[in-house]
Amino acid sequence: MKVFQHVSDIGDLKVAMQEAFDIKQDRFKYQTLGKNKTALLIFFNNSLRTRLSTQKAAMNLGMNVIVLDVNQGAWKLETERGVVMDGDKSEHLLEAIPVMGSYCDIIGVRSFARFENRQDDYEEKILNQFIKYSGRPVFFMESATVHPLQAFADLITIEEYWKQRTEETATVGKRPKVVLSWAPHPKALPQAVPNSFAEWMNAADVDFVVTHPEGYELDPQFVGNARVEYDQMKAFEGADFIYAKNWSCPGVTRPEDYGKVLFKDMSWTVDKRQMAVTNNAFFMHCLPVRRNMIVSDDVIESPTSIVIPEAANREISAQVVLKRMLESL
Ligand code: AN0
Ligand code: CP
Repeated sequence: MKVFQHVSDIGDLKVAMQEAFDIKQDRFKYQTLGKNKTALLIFFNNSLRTRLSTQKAAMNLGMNVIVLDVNQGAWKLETERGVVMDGDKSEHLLEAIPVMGSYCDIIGVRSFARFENRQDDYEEKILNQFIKYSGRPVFFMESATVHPLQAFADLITIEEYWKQRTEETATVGKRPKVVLSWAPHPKALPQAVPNSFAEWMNAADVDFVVTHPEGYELDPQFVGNARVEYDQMKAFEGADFIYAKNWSCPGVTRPEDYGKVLFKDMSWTVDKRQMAVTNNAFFMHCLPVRRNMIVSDDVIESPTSIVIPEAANREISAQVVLKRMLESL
């Protein structure tokens, strides 16, 4: 695997899931695969889970890891070609990328949406330059439009908990109803997490429903023909998994609204009221989460909240991806 961006990059999803469960059984099974190989993790934005879980995954595979926080100690990077660099940016991405590539075998990049221009974000201008100029396999650690390591870990988590639940209730073989719900947040957040979650759920064997206020429609390239329900309570009826997430306006119908916060309606905060109409649903969120904006204390602390095992599975999804990339070097 040379690029990890979309669900299609992982190939047969059933095979990938089996590989994930095998690795979870014995995460040190491939500890010689990465000997003398170096992963470089580049962060243009903050991170707790991605930073730690990806380092851990690389170490499980016997790799060396270098982490660079571009905004803390590196030169400020210009990203646009043709700019007269007389401002505060000392180096151009076009030199920095091949230089970084020369010190490693595999590159992971985190670079969030900038919300300056919808087209630039949705064309993945930054990540595509890494793919083009680094000469290395590149995996996305949340880009302007996708967060595939998260969605892969989410699917692993859903399969694990659904297997357990259907065995307990003697309903093995039933498809789970999975609901992606928008929830309020004070700041403008990217669409990367919901985009990837929708893309992966559409590829998985689940009954997938998305609920959000009108005007927050996700890009069709990710959400496809998934069922959209504007009434949150209706969407939650009979759900087996609730996946809460805020996103700012994707600007699909009105490009001028891209990245804006058009709604802060607190009635969308996931609380006991909505969870009561579900099928005793598991609660998920990628974290970091703002309590009592996205979800109430009661719901995130409830026995069906699986946000911690969900985050723990980030180590597993990252390890499958790194293993695949090591195998293709
Ligand atoms: C980011 C986002 O919503 O995309 C990262 C989530 C993994 N969240 C924040 O910036 C709070
Ligand atoms: N879920 C996630 O990617 O978390 P971080 O932003 O902490 O890496």
